[in-house]
Amino acid sequence: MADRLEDSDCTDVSFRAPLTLCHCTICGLCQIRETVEPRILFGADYPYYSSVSPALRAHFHDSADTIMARYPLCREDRIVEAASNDGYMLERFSAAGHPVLGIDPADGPVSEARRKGIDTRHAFFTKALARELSDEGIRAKVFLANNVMAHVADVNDFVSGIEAVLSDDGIVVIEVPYLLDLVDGCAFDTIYHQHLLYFSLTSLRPLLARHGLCLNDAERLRVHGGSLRLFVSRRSGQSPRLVGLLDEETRRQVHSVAFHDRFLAGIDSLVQRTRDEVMRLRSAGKRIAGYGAAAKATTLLHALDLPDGTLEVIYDKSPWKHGRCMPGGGIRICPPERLPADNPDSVLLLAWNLANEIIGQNAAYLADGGSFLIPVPVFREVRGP
Ligand code: JHZ
Repeated sequence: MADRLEDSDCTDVSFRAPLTLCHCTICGLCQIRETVEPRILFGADYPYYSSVSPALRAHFHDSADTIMARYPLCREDRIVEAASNDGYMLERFSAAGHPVLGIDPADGPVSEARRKGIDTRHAFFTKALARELSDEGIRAKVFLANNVMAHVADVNDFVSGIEAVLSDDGIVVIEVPYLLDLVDGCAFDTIYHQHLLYFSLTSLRPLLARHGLCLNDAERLRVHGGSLRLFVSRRSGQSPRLVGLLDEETRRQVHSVAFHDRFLAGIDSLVQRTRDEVMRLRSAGKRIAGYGAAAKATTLLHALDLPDGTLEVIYDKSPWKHGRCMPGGGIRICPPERLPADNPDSVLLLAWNLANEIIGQNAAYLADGGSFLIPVPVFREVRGP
């Protein structure tokens, strides 16, 4: 049973909540014990705009193209997306002439989606909402749920809502971070309060089946440190690729305690090594900044427990984060345009999943003698040529 944390005054950086990962030895599902009130995490102040990363936007546009190529869709087939954010994916289907409907609880991203002309309901996706849509005659030929299923406290209500709004021959395409990649890549910082659940295929299949949906196929993706793209429908049948992935999970014993032991040891050594490297540089009088005020940076910074002032600032491209502070430590977030003038000796890359993109944008900084410290999956320092 999860603990529900509510605090209407917790919009300031000092709000703290415990973070405990639990693991079910029967089905292999991992989840955190604490549930922070969703409107605190995803409401008025939600600062995550999916379109900020051109690489992520390209990833989801490719995904839309793959879906349109794989399934024989008619122009009038409706695409519905839960957690549609700023319309980063529906815009692709809309451009192809499909009617689209986004559903998202976050004020800023919803305004941005509507500005782009993407019809969006400002709400959490629930079974009650799915029934309302269905009563209005809205049925999804394609239902999308990217990086949202792990965020939902009542995941059974969510999946049952998908079933309620899905047309009889509809398909569901879901992306979730993959537990196997989380463990293998030591991406422990992706464990934070927005992510309540950590899925394997072994735990997903019965969840979907409970609501009349069948997991037909799954694809491994590199995005967000390692994710799964699931293809789901009412029709039974498993692709050979899915059978292979399920077999691998059985071989790796994802439901066992032993599977997580190595993960715990890996976290300790990663945190220790990163902390040692940062403190060694600081002792040598070097100036260090952070890059990427990602949600996961909260977990990483908390685990590193660096003395105040160790990181001068955190650069982030998202204008919605500028002038704000990181939760907990209160480190200020600034535009990356400041980096050349600040010229810190090293930059700790907190958004390590976007390393190629971010390092590519900062070649001049590296050429001038700067370095990027990349903590995950294994600490490494990147210097210029
Ligand atoms: P990024 C988010 O997690 C939130 P986060 C959420 N909980 C979720 O599930 C996952 O995504 C999937 C910045 N940036 O994408 C933008 C640059 O500064 O790793 C972001 O603030 N320069 C819903 O927050 C941050 O980095 C750049 O060039 O951990 C990246 O955050 C680029 C490309 C990004 O996700």
